[in-house]
This record gives sequence, C-alpha cells and structure tokens, in this order.
Amino acid sequence: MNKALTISKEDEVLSEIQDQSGRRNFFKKTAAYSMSAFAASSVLMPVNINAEEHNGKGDPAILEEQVWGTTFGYPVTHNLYGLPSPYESNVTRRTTELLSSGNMYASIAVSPIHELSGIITPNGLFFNRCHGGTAEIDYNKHRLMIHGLVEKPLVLTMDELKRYPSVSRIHFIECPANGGPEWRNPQFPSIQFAKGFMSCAEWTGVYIKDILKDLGLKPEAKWMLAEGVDNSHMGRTVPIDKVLDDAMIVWGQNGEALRPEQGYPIRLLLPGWEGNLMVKWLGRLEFASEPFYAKEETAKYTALKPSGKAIQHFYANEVNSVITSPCPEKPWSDLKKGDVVEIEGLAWSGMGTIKGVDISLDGGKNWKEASLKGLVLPQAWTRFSFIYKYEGKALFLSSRARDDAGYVQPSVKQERDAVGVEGVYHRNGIHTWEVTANGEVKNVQILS
Ligand SMILES: Nc1nc2c(c(=O)[nH]1)N[C@H]1C(S)=C(S)[C@@H](COP(=O)(O)O)O[C@H]1N2
Ligand SMILES: [Mo]
Repeated sequence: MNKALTISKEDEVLSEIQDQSGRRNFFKKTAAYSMSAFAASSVLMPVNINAEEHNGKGDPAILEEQVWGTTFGYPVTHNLYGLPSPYESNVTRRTTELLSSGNMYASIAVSPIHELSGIITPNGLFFNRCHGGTAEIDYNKHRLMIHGLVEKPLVLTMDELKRYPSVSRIHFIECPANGGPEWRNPQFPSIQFAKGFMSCAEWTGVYIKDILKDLGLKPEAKWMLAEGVDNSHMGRTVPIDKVLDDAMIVWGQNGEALRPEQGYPIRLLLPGWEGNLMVKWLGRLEFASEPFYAKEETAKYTALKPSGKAIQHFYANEVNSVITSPCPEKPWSDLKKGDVVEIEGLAWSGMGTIKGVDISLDGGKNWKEASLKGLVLPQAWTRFSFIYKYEGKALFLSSRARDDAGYVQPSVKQERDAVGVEGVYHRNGIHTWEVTANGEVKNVQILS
C-alpha cells in the first residue's frame, strides 16, 4: 500500500516525513545556550549621526535651499498608480542565467530581501518563480473548476468566487529551492541570490473548506489536485487534511489584486508549505482518493536521501533564518570601532510560529538571544534584531531560529550528516556571513 494513503493528519504527514528522513527528530532538541561571550551594548546612539560633523563642514544639504522646496512638485495627476522614488531604482528583483533552465521563461527573479523593512514584501518586489513565463490572464475569461469526488461540481467566474466571505492572512512563500544552489559551496556573493527565493505578503481570499461546505466532499476524497492554466500547467497534489485545515484560494495581495507574477487572478495558498505547491493562475481543483503523481512531484520537488532514495511528498518549509543587515550588499565598511549597530534579519518556519532567534559572532561557538520585533505570526516572516557594539574585528555572524513546533535550525554539518549535499530543496542549515576586519561581508559556510 502506498504509504501516503495512510496519512490522515498534517502532523502525521510531517512526522512521517521527519521519520523517513531521520532528520527532523534529530534536530528536535532544545538549544543549549551559552550566554557568556559578548557584552550587550549600552549606548544606543546610531552610527554616523553627528550634527557637529555635518555643520562643521557646512553641509549644503542643510545650508542650501533645495529645488524641491522652491518649486511645485508633481501635480496630483502624475503617477495615478504610484511608483517608488527614482532614488530607489536599484531596489528591484534580479535574475541571472545561473538560476534558469536555458531561458528566462523557466526561471526565477529573486527578491531584494535586504532592502525590505518590516515583514511585508511590496508587490513589485515579490519573488517570481515561473516554469513557463508569467501568464497574463483575462479576468473575464478565467474560470475555476472544482470537481472530482464532490457531490456538486462547480465552475466559478472570478466575480462569483469573490462572493465568498473573505479572510486576510500574512504568510511567506518560499521556493523550496531557496539556497539550493549552495548545498555544496557558497555560489553568490549576495543575499538576494543566496536567500531571495522568498517573500511575505498579506493574502486575501477564501478558505477551500468553506467552499467545500457547499459542494459536499465525498468521504473517499483524500487528495486534491491543483492545476494552473499557464504554459507550464503546473499541477500538484495536496493531502486533504491540509486542504481542510488552512488552504486558501487567494485573489488579494497586500491590499490589491494579485500581480500577474503571483498568479492573477487567483492562486492556491498553503501556509508554510513549499512555494511550488502554491499553484498560480489556478484553474482547476480535482478531488480524488489517490495522489496524482504530477510531474512536479515525481521528476522534481522530491527530497533525495543519502541512500539514493527520495522522499516524494515533502511539504513544509522548515525553520530558517538569515541576517539581512549586514550582508554582502550592506557591508559594514563605514563603521568605526565603538559604533553601535543593529544586526537585523528574518526568521520563518512553515511548521509554526518563530519562538526565538539566537545570534553568534563566532560562527556558532557562542550564542546570544536576539529580540523579535513587530508582528510574530505563524508561517510568516518574523523580524529579529540584535544591538551590537562594533569592535572593528573580523566576525563570523550567524543566526539560528527556533519555532513553536520544537524545531531548531541545524548547523550545516548536522544538515549534511543527515541529508548529504546532493539535494536541491529544503536547505535550512545555519547561514553565516564572514565580516572581514574592514567590514566587507562574505558568504561562507561553517562546516564544523
Ligand atoms: N501555475 C504555476 N504555478 C506555480 C509556478 C508555475 O510555474 N506555474 N511556480 C511555482 C513555484 S516553483 C514557486 S516557488 C511559487 C512561486 O511563487 P511566486 O512566483 O508568487 O513567488 O509558485 C509556484 N506556482
Ligand atoms: Mo519553486
């Protein structure tokens, strides 16, 4: 019997996966803290703010009248759909042939996660992973078909779908290949390429369980196929317990309609699970008693084990974190010894809510707890902060997140010992930046 068919609960799905890989249970242990090491900073004066220095040099930015103070600005008729300041024009998604399978249609544009504040990714910067280009769908010609093992199959227009009472939830989406090119070695001197296969937004839509109340799910229905109408016709099968728990069909992204890049007019949202499962340009949901074994869950998106066998259904993205400041794009080159600086980063877990994040300055020998700031929500980005007095010395700066499901981010060594280096997906080993004595930041991996 197919093992997957015996799975009845999300928890069991997860623990089964963990048992199969021998990986998660291994890491499910309480972190041992070493509170020794470094003293907390007492000064909170931000760096490079020195009124005397500015005035003394006769800073024209203060002393001279600027053109924007003496002329009218744009009329309100300008930019009726607002755009960022031209001075922010370097803040964009980025792409490289290294991450493409031969063309820019089956490719990825990664998010500048180091340029973001808070936990929401603006729609124009949300990462875009597509396998057949970004479909531009005519809202009026799009339908959602729901069929298979339901009493009353249904085809909905988008207006009809939106008559369901809506809910809004903040969740990250992460491609399970985030960091995947770097299983063996760091490849990118960049946080955007090394960790930017993810973003976080407020999504608005309807729970599938609410639609199913009208349709009457047959008891034999154990799996749901979600299929896109884009050129890739991406299809993935979702176990029914996730569908009946928190799976959503969403049409809203940060207060406006989904962007074409995110699946306009609708996509599937499965909080915390692999981005690949969250089918964009969603056209069809089919309920069945068995998984569909779609291309993306046979040829790809499986987890290779050191034995050479692969785990086929592997869903949640595990607890993870990265320091976003400093990073290669945001070095510490202008810091002087004694400057106080905020180390900031993002933590997330597909298994639950972030409980804490620890920071190490010595590549994982000693750890100290960072503080979580702003909203701390399940399956959402969580921002962490650590105030640090710069000593002008080289550092190995790492972050280690913990979630309320009891998981702790593994070291790179633990991860390699458990799953080898042949994989593409689900890297969550502790990420380290080397900060050189002159403040440059390099992408490194600590193997011990
Ligand atoms: N229909 C369709 N859905 C899709 C894809 C696709 O190519 N076609 N790409 C998937 C992958 S691999 C990921 S990681 C997420 C990325 O979501 P985003 O582009 O909104 O960031 O969408 C998923 N859904
Ligand atoms: Mo993906």
